[in-house]
Amino acid sequence: MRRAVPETGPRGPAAGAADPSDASPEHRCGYVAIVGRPNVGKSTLLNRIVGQKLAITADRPQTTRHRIMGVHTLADAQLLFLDSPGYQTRSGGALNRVLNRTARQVAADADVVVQVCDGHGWTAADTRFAKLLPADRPVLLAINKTDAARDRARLMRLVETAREVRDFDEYVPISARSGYQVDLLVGLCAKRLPPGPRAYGDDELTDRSERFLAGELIREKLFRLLGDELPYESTVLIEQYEVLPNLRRVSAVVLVDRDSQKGIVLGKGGERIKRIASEARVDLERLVDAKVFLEVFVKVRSGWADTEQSLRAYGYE
Ligand SMILES: Nc1nc2c(ncn2[C@@H]2O[C@H](COP(=O)(O)OP(=O)(O)OP(=O)(O)O)[C@@H](O)[C@H]2O)c(=O)[nH]1
Ligand SMILES: [Mg+2]
Repeated sequence: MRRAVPETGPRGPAAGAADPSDASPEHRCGYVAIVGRPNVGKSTLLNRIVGQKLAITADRPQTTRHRIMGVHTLADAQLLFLDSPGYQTRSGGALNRVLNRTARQVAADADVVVQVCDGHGWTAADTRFAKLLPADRPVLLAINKTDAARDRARLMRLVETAREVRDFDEYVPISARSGYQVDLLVGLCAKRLPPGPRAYGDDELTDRSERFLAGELIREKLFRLLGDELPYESTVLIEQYEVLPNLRRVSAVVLVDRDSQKGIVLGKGGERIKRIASEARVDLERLVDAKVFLEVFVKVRSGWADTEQSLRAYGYE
Protein backbone atom coordinates (compact mmCIF):
# COMPACT_ATOMS: atom_id res chain seq x y z
CA MET A 1 0.00 0.00 0.00
CA ARG A 2 1.21 3.48 -0.72
CA ARG A 3 1.66 5.34 2.50
CA ALA A 4 1.96 8.60 4.34
CA VAL A 5 5.32 9.41 5.89
CA PRO A 6 5.25 7.32 9.11
CA GLU A 7 5.83 9.99 11.67
CA THR A 8 8.18 12.83 11.30
CA GLY A 9 7.60 14.13 7.72
CA PRO A 10 7.43 16.37 5.73
CA ARG A 11 10.24 15.47 3.36
CA GLY A 12 11.38 17.57 0.48
CA PRO A 13 11.16 16.15 -3.05
CA ALA A 14 14.94 15.91 -3.18
CA ALA A 15 14.81 13.21 -0.50
CA GLY A 16 12.65 10.99 -2.70
CA ALA A 17 14.07 8.11 -4.67
CA ALA A 18 14.44 8.92 -8.35
CA ASP A 19 13.97 5.85 -10.50
CA PRO A 20 16.70 5.64 -13.16
CA SER A 21 14.15 4.43 -15.73
CA ASP A 22 12.51 7.88 -15.53
CA ALA A 23 15.62 9.72 -16.61
CA SER A 24 14.39 9.90 -20.22
CA PRO A 25 14.21 13.45 -21.60
CA GLU A 26 10.43 13.07 -22.15
CA HIS A 27 9.67 12.37 -18.49
CA ARG A 28 7.96 15.26 -16.67
CA CYS A 29 7.61 16.16 -13.01
CA GLY A 30 6.21 19.16 -11.15
CA TYR A 31 3.62 20.77 -8.90
CA VAL A 32 -0.04 21.23 -9.81
CA ALA A 33 -2.04 23.58 -7.55
CA ILE A 34 -5.73 22.86 -6.94
CA VAL A 35 -7.31 26.19 -6.04
CA GLY A 36 -10.63 28.03 -6.00
CA ARG A 37 -13.35 29.40 -3.78
CA PRO A 38 -14.61 27.33 -0.81
CA ASN A 39 -16.70 24.16 -1.18
CA VAL A 40 -16.27 23.58 -4.94
CA GLY A 41 -14.70 20.12 -4.46
CA LYS A 42 -10.93 20.72 -4.46
CA SER A 43 -10.15 18.17 -1.75
CA THR A 44 -12.54 15.61 -3.24
CA LEU A 45 -10.62 16.03 -6.52
CA LEU A 46 -7.24 15.48 -4.83
CA ASN A 47 -8.53 12.31 -3.15
CA ARG A 48 -9.99 11.03 -6.42
CA ILE A 49 -6.68 11.58 -8.23
CA VAL A 50 -4.47 9.88 -5.61
CA GLY A 51 -7.06 7.17 -4.92
CA GLN A 52 -6.93 7.62 -1.12
CA LYS A 53 -8.61 9.81 1.41
CA LEU A 54 -5.75 12.20 2.01
CA ALA A 55 -7.57 15.51 2.28
CA ILE A 56 -10.64 15.95 4.45
CA THR A 57 -13.92 17.02 2.84
CA ALA A 58 -17.23 18.35 4.16
CA ASP A 59 -20.23 20.21 2.93
CA ARG A 60 -19.19 23.51 4.42
CA PRO A 61 -16.77 26.20 3.36
CA GLN A 62 -13.15 26.30 4.52
CA THR A 63 -12.85 22.68 5.51
CA THR A 64 -9.27 22.66 4.24
CA ARG A 65 -6.86 24.80 6.24
CA HIS A 66 -3.44 23.62 5.08
CA ARG A 67 -1.50 22.90 1.91
CA ILE A 68 -1.52 19.12 1.37
CA MET A 69 0.48 17.41 -1.33
CA GLY A 70 -0.58 14.17 -3.04
CA VAL A 71 1.69 12.25 -5.42
CA HIS A 72 0.30 10.83 -8.67
CA THR A 73 2.65 8.78 -10.82
CA LEU A 74 2.08 7.96 -14.50
CA ALA A 75 4.36 6.09 -16.90
CA ASP A 76 5.84 9.31 -18.30
CA ALA A 77 5.13 11.89 -15.58
CA GLN A 78 4.89 12.42 -11.87
CA LEU A 79 2.39 15.06 -10.74
CA LEU A 80 2.61 16.57 -7.26
CA PHE A 81 -0.89 17.88 -6.57
CA LEU A 82 -1.33 20.59 -3.93
CA ASP A 83 -4.71 20.98 -2.25
CA SER A 84 -5.36 24.41 -0.72
CA PRO A 85 -7.87 26.24 1.51
CA GLY A 86 -10.87 27.72 -0.30
CA TYR A 87 -10.29 31.41 -1.02
CA GLN A 88 -12.69 33.46 1.05
CA THR A 89 -13.46 36.94 -0.27
CA ARG A 90 -15.64 37.91 2.68
CA SER A 91 -13.71 39.93 5.21
CA GLY A 92 -12.58 38.02 8.26
CA GLY A 93 -10.18 37.67 11.16
CA ALA A 94 -6.63 36.37 11.48
CA LEU A 95 -7.50 32.76 10.59
CA ASN A 96 -9.20 33.86 7.39
CA ARG A 97 -6.19 35.97 6.40
CA VAL A 98 -3.82 33.09 7.01
CA LEU A 99 -5.96 30.66 4.98
CA ASN A 100 -6.20 33.09 2.06
CA ARG A 101 -2.44 33.62 2.09
CA THR A 102 -1.90 29.84 1.96
CA ALA A 103 -4.33 29.56 -0.98
CA ARG A 104 -2.48 32.21 -2.97
CA GLN A 105 0.94 30.85 -2.05
CA VAL A 106 0.02 27.36 -3.29
CA ALA A 107 -0.86 28.82 -6.70
CA ALA A 108 2.32 30.91 -6.75
CA ASP A 109 4.51 27.88 -5.99
CA ALA A 110 3.09 25.56 -8.67
CA ASP A 111 4.11 24.85 -12.27
CA VAL A 112 0.50 24.41 -13.36
CA VAL A 113 -2.67 25.75 -11.71
CA VAL A 114 -6.13 24.14 -11.76
CA GLN A 115 -8.89 26.50 -10.69
CA VAL A 116 -11.96 24.47 -9.67
CA CYS A 117 -15.45 25.93 -9.95
CA ASP A 118 -18.93 24.49 -9.41
CA GLY A 119 -20.83 23.48 -12.57
CA HIS A 120 -24.02 24.95 -11.12
CA GLY A 121 -22.73 28.38 -12.04
CA TRP A 122 -19.87 30.85 -12.11
CA THR A 123 -19.96 33.37 -9.24
CA ALA A 124 -18.46 36.76 -8.42
CA ALA A 125 -16.16 34.97 -5.94
CA ASP A 126 -14.81 32.80 -8.80
CA THR A 127 -14.09 35.97 -10.77
CA ARG A 128 -12.29 37.66 -7.90
CA PHE A 129 -10.13 34.60 -7.32
CA ALA A 130 -9.33 34.04 -11.02
CA LYS A 131 -7.97 37.58 -11.23
CA LEU A 132 -5.49 36.90 -8.41
CA LEU A 133 -3.86 33.95 -10.17
CA PRO A 134 -0.38 34.26 -11.70
CA ALA A 135 -0.34 35.35 -15.35
CA ASP A 136 2.91 33.61 -16.22
CA ARG A 137 1.91 29.93 -16.05
CA PRO A 138 -0.80 27.62 -17.35
CA VAL A 139 -4.16 27.89 -15.57
CA LEU A 140 -6.82 25.26 -16.38
CA LEU A 141 -10.46 25.54 -15.36
CA ALA A 142 -12.04 22.36 -13.93
CA ILE A 143 -15.82 22.68 -13.92
CA ASN A 144 -16.81 20.26 -11.17
CA LYS A 145 -19.99 18.52 -9.97
CA THR A 146 -21.24 17.84 -13.51
CA ASP A 147 -22.89 14.68 -12.13
CA ALA A 148 -25.34 17.02 -10.37
CA ALA A 149 -25.22 20.02 -12.74
CA ARG A 150 -26.29 18.41 -16.00
CA ASP A 151 -27.75 21.35 -17.91
CA ARG A 152 -25.56 21.68 -21.03
CA ALA A 153 -26.77 25.16 -21.94
CA ARG A 154 -25.87 26.39 -18.48
CA LEU A 155 -22.45 24.77 -18.76
CA MET A 156 -21.84 26.59 -22.06
CA ARG A 157 -22.84 29.88 -20.46
CA LEU A 158 -20.48 29.20 -17.57
CA VAL A 159 -17.60 28.66 -19.99
CA GLU A 160 -18.45 31.90 -21.83
CA THR A 161 -18.54 33.89 -18.58
CA ALA A 162 -15.28 32.39 -17.35
CA ARG A 163 -13.62 33.09 -20.69
CA GLU A 164 -14.44 36.79 -20.34
CA VAL A 165 -12.67 36.87 -16.97
CA ARG A 166 -9.55 35.05 -18.07
CA ASP A 167 -8.25 33.16 -21.04
CA PHE A 168 -7.91 29.75 -19.32
CA ASP A 169 -5.65 27.19 -21.01
CA GLU A 170 -8.37 24.53 -20.91
CA TYR A 171 -12.01 24.24 -19.82
CA VAL A 172 -12.68 20.71 -18.52
CA PRO A 173 -16.07 19.57 -17.16
CA ILE A 174 -15.41 16.92 -14.49
CA SER A 175 -17.00 15.12 -11.58
CA ALA A 176 -14.61 14.61 -8.69
CA ARG A 177 -17.29 12.43 -7.10
CA SER A 178 -17.75 9.98 -9.98
CA GLY A 179 -14.33 10.41 -11.60
CA TYR A 180 -15.80 11.66 -14.89
CA GLN A 181 -12.99 13.16 -17.05
CA VAL A 182 -10.58 13.36 -14.12
CA ASP A 183 -7.98 11.34 -16.06
CA LEU A 184 -8.39 13.74 -18.96
CA LEU A 185 -7.72 16.69 -16.63
CA VAL A 186 -4.65 14.95 -15.17
CA GLY A 187 -3.28 14.29 -18.67
CA LEU A 188 -3.73 17.95 -19.66
CA CYS A 189 -1.80 18.97 -16.54
CA ALA A 190 0.96 16.39 -17.10
CA LYS A 191 1.85 17.62 -20.57
CA ARG A 192 2.37 21.16 -19.21
CA LEU A 193 4.88 20.15 -16.51
CA PRO A 194 8.60 20.78 -16.92
CA PRO A 195 10.88 17.88 -17.91
CA GLY A 196 12.49 16.06 -14.99
CA PRO A 197 12.80 12.69 -13.22
CA ARG A 198 10.43 11.44 -10.51
CA ALA A 199 10.82 13.19 -7.17
CA TYR A 200 9.03 10.54 -5.05
CA GLY A 201 9.18 6.76 -4.91
CA ASP A 202 6.28 4.48 -5.88
CA ASP A 203 5.27 3.86 -2.26
CA GLU A 204 5.07 7.53 -1.33
CA LEU A 205 1.68 9.18 -1.22
CA THR A 206 2.21 12.56 0.40
CA ASP A 207 4.69 14.89 2.06
CA ARG A 208 2.51 15.07 5.17
CA SER A 209 3.11 12.88 8.21
CA GLU A 210 0.66 10.36 9.64
CA ARG A 211 0.57 12.57 12.71
CA PHE A 212 -0.63 15.54 10.68
CA LEU A 213 -3.21 13.47 8.78
CA ALA A 214 -4.55 12.05 12.06
CA GLY A 215 -5.29 15.59 13.25
CA GLU A 216 -7.02 16.35 9.95
CA LEU A 217 -9.25 13.27 10.17
CA ILE A 218 -10.41 14.30 13.63
CA ARG A 219 -11.12 17.82 12.35
CA GLU A 220 -13.20 16.31 9.53
CA LYS A 221 -15.41 14.47 12.01
CA LEU A 222 -15.84 17.71 13.97
CA PHE A 223 -16.95 19.47 10.78
CA ARG A 224 -19.30 16.66 9.82
CA LEU A 225 -20.82 15.86 13.20
CA LEU A 226 -21.22 19.39 14.50
CA GLY A 227 -22.37 21.05 11.28
CA ASP A 228 -23.35 24.67 11.88
CA GLU A 229 -22.86 24.27 15.62
CA LEU A 230 -19.12 23.94 15.11
CA PRO A 231 -17.27 26.96 16.39
CA TYR A 232 -15.10 28.42 13.61
CA GLU A 233 -12.40 28.88 16.24
CA SER A 234 -11.70 25.23 16.89
CA THR A 235 -8.72 23.14 15.90
CA VAL A 236 -7.08 19.81 16.70
CA LEU A 237 -3.67 19.21 18.25
CA ILE A 238 -1.98 15.83 18.32
CA GLU A 239 -0.22 15.62 21.66
CA GLN A 240 1.17 12.12 21.30
CA TYR A 241 1.70 9.92 18.23
CA GLU A 242 3.48 6.68 18.90
CA VAL A 243 4.36 4.29 16.08
CA LEU A 244 4.55 0.63 17.15
CA PRO A 245 4.55 -2.49 14.96
CA ASN A 246 1.01 -2.68 13.49
CA LEU A 247 -0.26 -0.17 16.07
CA ARG A 248 -0.49 3.60 16.51
CA ARG A 249 -1.14 5.12 19.92
CA VAL A 250 -2.57 8.60 19.49
CA SER A 251 -3.64 11.27 21.95
CA ALA A 252 -5.41 14.35 20.58
CA VAL A 253 -6.97 17.55 21.87
CA VAL A 254 -9.80 19.54 20.34
CA LEU A 255 -9.15 23.19 21.18
CA VAL A 256 -12.05 25.59 21.48
CA ASP A 257 -12.15 29.26 22.33
CA ARG A 258 -14.79 29.38 25.07
CA ASP A 259 -16.16 27.22 27.86
CA SER A 260 -19.63 27.12 26.33
CA GLN A 261 -18.16 25.52 23.17
CA LYS A 262 -16.62 22.69 25.15
CA GLY A 263 -20.05 21.27 25.96
CA ILE A 264 -21.07 21.40 22.30
CA VAL A 265 -18.08 19.32 21.26
CA LEU A 266 -18.47 16.83 24.15
CA GLY A 267 -22.20 16.33 23.60
CA LYS A 268 -24.60 14.86 26.12
CA GLY A 269 -22.75 12.46 28.38
CA GLY A 270 -19.69 12.73 26.07
CA GLU A 271 -21.57 10.97 23.26
CA ARG A 272 -20.39 13.30 20.56
CA ILE A 273 -16.70 13.26 21.30
CA LYS A 274 -16.89 9.46 21.51
CA ARG A 275 -18.39 9.29 18.04
CA ILE A 276 -15.83 11.76 16.67
CA ALA A 277 -12.99 9.62 18.05
CA SER A 278 -14.47 6.37 16.83
CA GLU A 279 -15.10 7.56 13.25
CA ALA A 280 -11.66 9.18 13.04
CA ARG A 281 -10.06 5.98 14.28
CA VAL A 282 -11.70 3.90 11.54
CA ASP A 283 -10.43 6.29 8.82
CA LEU A 284 -6.96 6.45 10.32
CA GLU A 285 -6.70 2.66 10.53
CA ARG A 286 -7.49 2.48 6.81
CA LEU A 287 -4.92 5.15 5.97
CA VAL A 288 -2.01 3.73 7.97
CA ASP A 289 -2.99 0.08 7.57
CA ALA A 290 -2.55 -0.66 11.28
CA LYS A 291 -4.63 -0.77 14.46
CA VAL A 292 -5.12 2.59 16.10
CA PHE A 293 -5.69 3.43 19.75
CA LEU A 294 -7.08 6.97 19.82
CA GLU A 295 -8.01 9.21 22.76
CA VAL A 296 -9.55 12.65 22.17
CA PHE A 297 -9.93 15.37 24.83
CA VAL A 298 -11.46 18.85 24.65
CA LYS A 299 -9.70 21.91 26.07
CA VAL A 300 -10.51 25.60 26.20
CA ARG A 301 -7.79 28.00 25.10
CA SER A 302 -9.21 31.47 24.75
CA GLY A 303 -7.85 33.65 21.97
CA TRP A 304 -5.82 30.93 20.23
CA ALA A 305 -7.11 32.06 16.80
CA ASP A 306 -6.99 35.81 17.44
CA THR A 307 -3.54 36.67 16.15
CA GLU A 308 -1.33 35.38 13.36
CA GLN A 309 1.46 34.75 15.85
CA SER A 310 -0.70 32.49 17.96
CA LEU A 311 -2.03 30.73 14.84
CA ARG A 312 1.55 29.94 13.83
CA ALA A 313 2.10 28.30 17.21
CA TYR A 314 -0.82 25.99 16.36
CA GLY A 315 0.54 24.96 12.99
CA TYR A 316 -1.04 27.52 10.64
CA GLU A 317 1.65 28.85 8.32
N1 LIG B 1 -22.32 16.20 -6.59
C1 LIG B 1 -21.04 16.39 -6.39
N2 LIG B 1 -20.60 16.83 -5.20
C2 LIG B 1 -19.26 17.02 -5.02
C3 LIG B 1 -18.34 16.76 -6.07
N3 LIG B 1 -17.09 17.05 -5.60
C4 LIG B 1 -17.26 17.45 -4.31
N4 LIG B 1 -18.56 17.44 -3.96
C5 LIG B 1 -19.14 17.78 -2.64
O1 LIG B 1 -18.93 19.16 -2.38
C6 LIG B 1 -18.68 19.38 -0.98
C7 LIG B 1 -17.37 20.11 -0.80
O2 LIG B 1 -16.31 19.27 -1.19
P1 LIG B 1 -14.79 19.52 -0.73
O3 LIG B 1 -13.94 18.61 -1.53
O4 LIG B 1 -14.67 19.50 0.75
O5 LIG B 1 -14.63 21.03 -1.27
P2 LIG B 1 -13.39 22.01 -1.12
O6 LIG B 1 -13.35 22.85 -2.34
O7 LIG B 1 -12.16 21.24 -0.80
O8 LIG B 1 -13.84 22.87 0.14
P3 LIG B 1 -12.93 23.80 1.12
O9 LIG B 1 -11.76 22.99 1.57
O10 LIG B 1 -13.86 24.12 2.23
O11 LIG B 1 -12.54 24.99 0.31
C8 LIG B 1 -18.68 18.00 -0.32
O12 LIG B 1 -19.95 17.78 0.24
C9 LIG B 1 -18.41 17.07 -1.49
O13 LIG B 1 -18.95 15.77 -1.30
C10 LIG B 1 -18.83 16.27 -7.33
O14 LIG B 1 -18.12 16.00 -8.29
N5 LIG B 1 -20.18 16.12 -7.42
MG1 LIG C 1 -10.92 21.35 0.82
